[in-house]
Amino acid sequence: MSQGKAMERMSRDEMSGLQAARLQKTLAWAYDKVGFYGRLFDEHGLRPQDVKSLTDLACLPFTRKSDLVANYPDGMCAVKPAEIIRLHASSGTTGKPINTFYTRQDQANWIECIGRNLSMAGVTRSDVCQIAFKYTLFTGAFGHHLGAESIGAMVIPTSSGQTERQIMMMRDLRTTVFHCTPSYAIVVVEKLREMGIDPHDLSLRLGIHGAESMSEEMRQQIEAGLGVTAIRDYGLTELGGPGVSIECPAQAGYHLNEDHFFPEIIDPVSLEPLPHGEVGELVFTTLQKEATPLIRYRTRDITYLIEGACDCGWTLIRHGPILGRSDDMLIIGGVNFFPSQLESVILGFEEVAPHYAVHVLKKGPLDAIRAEIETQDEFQGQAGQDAVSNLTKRIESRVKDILGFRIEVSLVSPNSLTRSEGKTKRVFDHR
Ligand code: DLL
Repeated sequence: MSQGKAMERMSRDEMSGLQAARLQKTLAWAYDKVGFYGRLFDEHGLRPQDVKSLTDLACLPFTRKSDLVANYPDGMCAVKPAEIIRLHASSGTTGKPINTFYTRQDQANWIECIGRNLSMAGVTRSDVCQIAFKYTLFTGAFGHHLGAESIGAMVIPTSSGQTERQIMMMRDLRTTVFHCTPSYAIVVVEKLREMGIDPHDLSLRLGIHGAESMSEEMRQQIEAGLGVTAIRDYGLTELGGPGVSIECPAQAGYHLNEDHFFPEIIDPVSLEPLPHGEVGELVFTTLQKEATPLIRYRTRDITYLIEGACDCGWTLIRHGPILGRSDDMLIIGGVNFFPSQLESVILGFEEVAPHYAVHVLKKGPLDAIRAEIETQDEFQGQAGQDAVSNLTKRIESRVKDILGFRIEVSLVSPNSLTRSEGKTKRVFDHR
C-alpha cells in the first residue's frame, strides 16, 4: 500500500497523532527560519513548545494576506534561495502578487497531493488529461500537469484559450479528462455548440474544475455540455495551489489533504474557532511545507467542516462547497449574502445563459444590486417585449423569495458579457 493510500484511510486517532507531531515540527521550523514568525511569537510571549496539542493551536495569532503582502517578495520564505526550485504567484489584479516557493520536497508533496486528488476523482494512467488552466505564474496548470503525470496519465498542456484548436486536439487525441475553470468549461461548451459537435462524439468523461465556485446549476450545464462528470477542485496559491481538497465521486463534500493542511473554521467576526458543521472562515496551518510554512492562515473562504465516514471510503475530513469569501459578503436590505448565491437562483431559469454580472450600487443610504444576465439564443430569437419583461419579473421575484431581498434584473443579449479563459470577475462594486 502506498503512503498516500494509508493517509486516505487513516483512523481519526491516527490522523490526529500524525497532525500533532507535524504541527510541532512546523511551528519550530517557522519560528526559527521565518523572521516574521519569530517576531510574532515573541510579541505574544509564546514559544513553539507551548503548543502541545492541536487544540492549543487556537492560542496562536493568525496570519493574514496583508502579512504576506507586507513581506513581499520573499520575507515569508524559510529556506535559502539555493533550496528553492520553483515559484508560483497569485494573479493579484491589484498591487503585489502573493509569492509561494517550493523546495524539491515541497514540489514532491504537491505532486503527491494532486496525484492523490486526481486518483480520488477517478483519473488513471489510461486517461488523456488536457490541461486548459493557463500556464503562467498561476498554480492551476502546472499543479494539474504534474499531478496527472505522476499518475501516469498522458498530459496535453494546451493551456486555456484558442478554443477551436483546443477542441480539435480534444477530439483528435481522444481527451478523457478536461481540467479548467468552470468559466472556461462554459466557453468550451458554447464553442462545441457553435461548431455543431455533439459532446458524446468526444471521449471526455471527467471534468476537473476549480479556482472559482461552480454552483450545482453551473455543474449541470457543464456536465450536459461536455458529456462529463464535473468534479470541484479547491486550493489557493498561499498553500501551493490546487491539491488542497477535491470532491470525491460521492460528491458529498471535498476531501481535504489534512496530513498536509490542518483546517480550522473560525467566526470571521469574533475570530473564535467554531465546531465542525458550523459555517465560517477556513483557516489553515501547513504541516509539511518547507519553503513557505503558514500558521493559522485566514483564507477568507467560507465553508464548514464535515466529520464522519464518507460513502467513498476515504476518511480524510471533508469541507462543504465554498459559499463565498468573507471579504465579498454584501449586506442588501439588511440581509447578508454572497454574490455566488445569486448564481443558483439565476441559472434555475432555462431562458438564461450561464453569464451574468452583479453590480453593487449605492441608492441613497442603502446598497442595491443590479444583475445583468444574458439570455439564451433561443429566447432572444423568439422573445417580444412582454416575454422579456415577464422573465425579468420572474427572476426578480424568485430572488426575493429565496434570498429575501430585491434586486434589479437587466436581461442582455447573448454574447454581450465578457468571456473568461480563467476566473471570471462577476462582481463590480460601484459604491
Ligand atoms: O485558484 C488554485 C487552484 C487552481 C485551485 C486550480 C483549483 C484549481 P488562487 O488563484 O490563489 O489559487 O485563488 C484561490 O480561489 O481562496 C478561493 O476563493 C477560490 N477558489 C479556488 N478553488 C475554488 C473552488 C487557485 N473549488 C482562491 N470553489 C480561493 C470556490 C475556489 N472557490
